[in-house]
Amino acid sequence: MTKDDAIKKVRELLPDARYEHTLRVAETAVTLAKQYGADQEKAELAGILHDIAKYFPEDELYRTISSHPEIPNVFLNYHSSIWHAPVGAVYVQEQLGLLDLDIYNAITYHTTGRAGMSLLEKIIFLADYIEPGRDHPGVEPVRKLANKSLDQAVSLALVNTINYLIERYSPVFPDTIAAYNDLIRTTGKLLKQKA
Ligand code: DGI
Ligand code: FE
Ligand code: FE
Repeated sequence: MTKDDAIKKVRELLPDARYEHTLRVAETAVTLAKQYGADQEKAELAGILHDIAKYFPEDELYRTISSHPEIPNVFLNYHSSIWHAPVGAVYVQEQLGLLDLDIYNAITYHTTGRAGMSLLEKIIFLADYIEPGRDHPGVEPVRKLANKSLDQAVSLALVNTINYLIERYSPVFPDTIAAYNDLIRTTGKLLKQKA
């Protein structure tokens, strides 16, 4: 699977705005990969493909998760807005034949994060959060931190996301809390000093 094949596929499956988001995530991911010593080609491919299942119908997302034992079933107990992540990873593997575990995991966990995230998982999670088209509250401090510390930037993005969900009385996926707990042990003190 080349970059051009990947772009062609997401172009078919995504509306314009989402397609453009995808290209910005890929570009941001390559920048972060350079900065933090990750595989730039994998970062670019994972960035291009990360939201490939975003517009699959909800019943199809549900069926794919139900029928794939490799996708943790617990996804189905949480909001459907997180389902496109694991389903996208399976689609990339089964339908596009891209058999790369690093990319698979980066797509699966791009929305929720998880404890023990790999370098590529952190990069895709963060690129999705800070790409230049994003304007959610609190994104600017995360962008600034991304130039200095990958773990601190991911931690702050997790804090913002968890706060956002809690403010709306929404459930928080357990892996998101686990990602926060995992990273905050090393980043918490420094983030507190900066706050
Ligand atoms: O697909 P994108 O819009 O580019 O970004 P995303 O995959 O991060 O967003 C999916 C949505 O999922 C986002 O609006 C927040 C929402 N969400 C719902 N429950 C959870 C959640 N996000 C996380 N991290 N954890 C949750 O439990
Ligand atoms: Fe997404
Ligand atoms: Fe995205």
